[in-house]
Amino acid sequence: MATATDPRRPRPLMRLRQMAARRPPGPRTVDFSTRVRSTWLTVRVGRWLGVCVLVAFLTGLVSHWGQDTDPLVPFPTRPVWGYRVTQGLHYAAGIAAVPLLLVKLWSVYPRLFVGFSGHGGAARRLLLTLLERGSIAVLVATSLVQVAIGVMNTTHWYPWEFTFRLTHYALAWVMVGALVVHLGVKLPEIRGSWGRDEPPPGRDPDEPADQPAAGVDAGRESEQPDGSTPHPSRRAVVGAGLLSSAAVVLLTAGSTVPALREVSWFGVRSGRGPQGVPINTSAEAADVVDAATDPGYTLLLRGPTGEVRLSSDELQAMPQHSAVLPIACVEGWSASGTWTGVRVRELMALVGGVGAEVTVVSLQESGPFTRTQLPDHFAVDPLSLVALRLNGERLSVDHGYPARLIAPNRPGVLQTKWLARLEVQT
Ligand SMILES: Nc1nc2c(c(=O)[nH]1)N[C@H]1C(S)=C(S)[C@@H](COP(=O)(O)O)O[C@H]1N2
Ligand SMILES: [Mo]
Repeated sequence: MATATDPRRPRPLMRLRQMAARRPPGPRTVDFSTRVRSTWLTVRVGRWLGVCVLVAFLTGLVSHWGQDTDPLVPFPTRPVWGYRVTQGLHYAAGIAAVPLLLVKLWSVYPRLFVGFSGHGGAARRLLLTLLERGSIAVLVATSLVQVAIGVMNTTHWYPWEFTFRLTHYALAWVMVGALVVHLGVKLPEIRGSWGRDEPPPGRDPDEPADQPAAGVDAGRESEQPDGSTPHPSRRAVVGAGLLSSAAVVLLTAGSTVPALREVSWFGVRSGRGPQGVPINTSAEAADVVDAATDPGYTLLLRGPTGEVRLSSDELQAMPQHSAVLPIACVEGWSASGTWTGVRVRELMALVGGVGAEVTVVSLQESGPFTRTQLPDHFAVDPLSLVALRLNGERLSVDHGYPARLIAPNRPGVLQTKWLARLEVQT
């Protein structure tokens, strides 16, 4: 089927075959002429890759929504594990995309050296060429950068100057825009091979008529006693790609799925840490050990009716509530714990601050997470706690001793440790 976007035309392919024929005989000669590469393979792998990109994109939007300080629609407080699940999916989808992206790039890269054909006048062909090649260039570049900086972010490796979150967010839109253009340009080919079974070798209607007849391929084929081609089947290549994706997900997802911890050798967090919960930033790294362990510590509450200071003992003397809530980090790890402490709502009631947004300030003096906003509907939630205990023990200093914030369905970065004060802006 010849379509407006059919990039296969006889002349450049003949050039490729001549190139292949000039190489010495041996397995390498099949590189550019292999019939494993085909629209069928590219569409199959592309479909799975598309699923990964869509999941990563949508869950990424959720994450930005959760971290937006002034969203159009308030971020929900339920389900309490919502952010944990969407971030886990985001991380798994991004990791799963890596092998699929490589297989897909492998399946199409010879086409980059093939001229572009199409129907219509020169201007139309030029426009289609620019759209096709341009969207692919942007899509490939953004996908590689997104996956690379995403993985680097999970390992706390930031060899760059830009803000990770905003860059990752902006590139996601560029990537999805390029994907939409790419799908639009490729629609005829995608439609042509969407639901089809793998075509038998040599009988793929997508294959150019001149390809299988003679030359290197035909010569190699005749060497096979059963007449089959010496390369793996396309189905096997798709299968290998999917298997690799599954493998890399299993090797890393234990950071967020406890059942996989033993097999996730490359997970960024083992799930172990003081009191059964991993640590991102230790008290020492945050330079708060002295302030956090000062016996004269008090938590300052500030609201419309004034200020109140509560010592550790006074906080522990107030009604204590427990909640099982996860810490779900944007870096792809999460862990659940039983947190015990005082409700934010009951604390803010002491200063007339119930029903308002609360600013949460850490004893930590510098760093990106030293001050966060707790929206009004989170601040009144009975599960939003100033936690004093984790899994039955007094918080360890690395978990935010003497007091930390823990709220339901809240991104980990906003679960502020080593609380200095809670205040309502008046
Ligand atoms: N003051 C302060 N609070 C903080 C952080 C921090 O660096 N400083 N890190 C945040 C991040 S990124 C996460 S995921 C959670 C959980 O980190 P932890 O496991 O190190 O406690 O704490 C959050 N609270
Ligand atoms: Mo985090």
